[in-house]
Amino acid sequence: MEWWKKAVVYQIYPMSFKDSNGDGMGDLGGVLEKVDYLKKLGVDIVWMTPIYESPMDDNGYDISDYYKINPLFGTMEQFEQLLDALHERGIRLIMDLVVNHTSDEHEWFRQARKDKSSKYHDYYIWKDRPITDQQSFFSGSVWEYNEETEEYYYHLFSRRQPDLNWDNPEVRKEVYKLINWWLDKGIDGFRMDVIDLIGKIPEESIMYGEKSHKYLQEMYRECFEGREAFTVGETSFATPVSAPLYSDKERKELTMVFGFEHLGLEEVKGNGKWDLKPLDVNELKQVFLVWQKALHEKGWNSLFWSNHDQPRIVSRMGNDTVYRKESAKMLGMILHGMQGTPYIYQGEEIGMTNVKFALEDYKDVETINMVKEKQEAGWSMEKIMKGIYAKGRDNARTPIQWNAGKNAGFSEHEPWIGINPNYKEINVEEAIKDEDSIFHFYQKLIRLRKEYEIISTGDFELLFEEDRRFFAYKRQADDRTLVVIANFTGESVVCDCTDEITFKEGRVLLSNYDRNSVEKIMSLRPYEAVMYYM
Ligand code: TEU
Repeated sequence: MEWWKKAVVYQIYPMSFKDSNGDGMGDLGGVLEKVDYLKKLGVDIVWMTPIYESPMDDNGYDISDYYKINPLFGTMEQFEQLLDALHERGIRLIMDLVVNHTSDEHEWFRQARKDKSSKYHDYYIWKDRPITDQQSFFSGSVWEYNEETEEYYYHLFSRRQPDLNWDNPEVRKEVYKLINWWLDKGIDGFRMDVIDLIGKIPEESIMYGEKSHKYLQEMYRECFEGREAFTVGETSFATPVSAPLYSDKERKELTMVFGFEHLGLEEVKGNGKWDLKPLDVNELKQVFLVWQKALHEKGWNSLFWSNHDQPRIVSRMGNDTVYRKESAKMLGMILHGMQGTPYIYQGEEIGMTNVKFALEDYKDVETINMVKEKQEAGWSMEKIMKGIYAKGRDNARTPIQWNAGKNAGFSEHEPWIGINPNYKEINVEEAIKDEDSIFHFYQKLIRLRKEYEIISTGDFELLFEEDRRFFAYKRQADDRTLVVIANFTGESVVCDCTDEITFKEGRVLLSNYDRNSVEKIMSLRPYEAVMYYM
């Protein structure tokens, strides 16, 4: 079995992870200070979000030099030190590859926007005038007027993130060159930002699959053939049909992709991420069922609740007050019992929660642009703030809460963004001391994946499919069975398993309460979850 089928990834958003030089911004020195913490948690791979040179319009997802480390994060020497320190602990490092677009301060774009005859002009996408009113992901038109050449350039994200023209072979050559440069430095692979969008047909299709697959296969030939690299594509538009195409090893494209279908279910269809409706747990269960079946023995799933773009899962789908620990553990067990590679986003392992800032304290370009757009659309400030509190990306970007001390132990200096006021109760120091913490529960989940083959190989079948109180499933491999039963509510419930499960002699592998046995009729406490192996 490929090594990554038992691996667990830990995502670090460095600016919010740990500050080592007292400027209020997390940095590489801070990550270096915490490599033993990562080892203790037991993770196998670190995904580092962008640390390249950038004007930070989108916190590093707007790269101005792919070959340099942003001084805000440190130096190339510190990067190399960190890479060695992780490797010495048996932890791999993958970097974030952001090549759907560059920063508008990248040299290529600086040349391109000055002179239509520049060789860099066709590295980007230009039009004399927009044909449609296609909107960017960060509000406003995808077209931005460029005075010097009296034409418009295309940007799917902020106007400071001009899209690269992937149909230009010179662009692809530049990308393959930088990929190989970083692989030759010894990194272990990449998370590829919005990589399905490289197949766009401007103003016609945001993602024309045929092209994305063609370019990814070319990238594999030019960069990854013969290397044991780990690649995960952020494919916001992947479906259970297309995902196997990206991750089918015969096609030589990617190791796996992120599907996002399970994280869009509280959105009013077609109104984007800010117009909210209550989550239907049965819809959630069905999405996981479809993805588990679609990729079983035909590709590989990424399993994640959180990342730097998503709100904190315990606030989103659990209960971040009375039952924070129980519900965070329940959500962890549901995810880590499935087939795929789990991703833990920094702070998830201690149950960090969403935050409520005053409007002026939000930093994220997506949020700032959305406020203007929604005000113009006539939304009340109350509805706008409700959307930001629930779905704003800054929920995931508040500094990691290391202890109950000054600035939560994150920095000696006031941090670049506010700290969640609950840091005195919720922090790493407390979590490590507390045997019953979410941290220790995540440690066990990570260990179970290595100890029980069935988690990586078993098939998947939902239990209590129609019953919204439960998120439960069964994994089968040969004559072994793994059952995960979770009470997805804040009430005690009676779980009548008589028709659903034939319990045999087995053992409780993990429970977020003190349960050590299972019966046909069980009363489950609020957010109680149990993993039973027979
Ligand atoms: O995100 C891509 C993406 O789909 C985002 O628009 C995401 O859906 C949205 O932020 C959810 O609110 C990637 C990176 O993860 C994100 O941080 C970057 O801002 C974006 O690409 C542009 O590089």
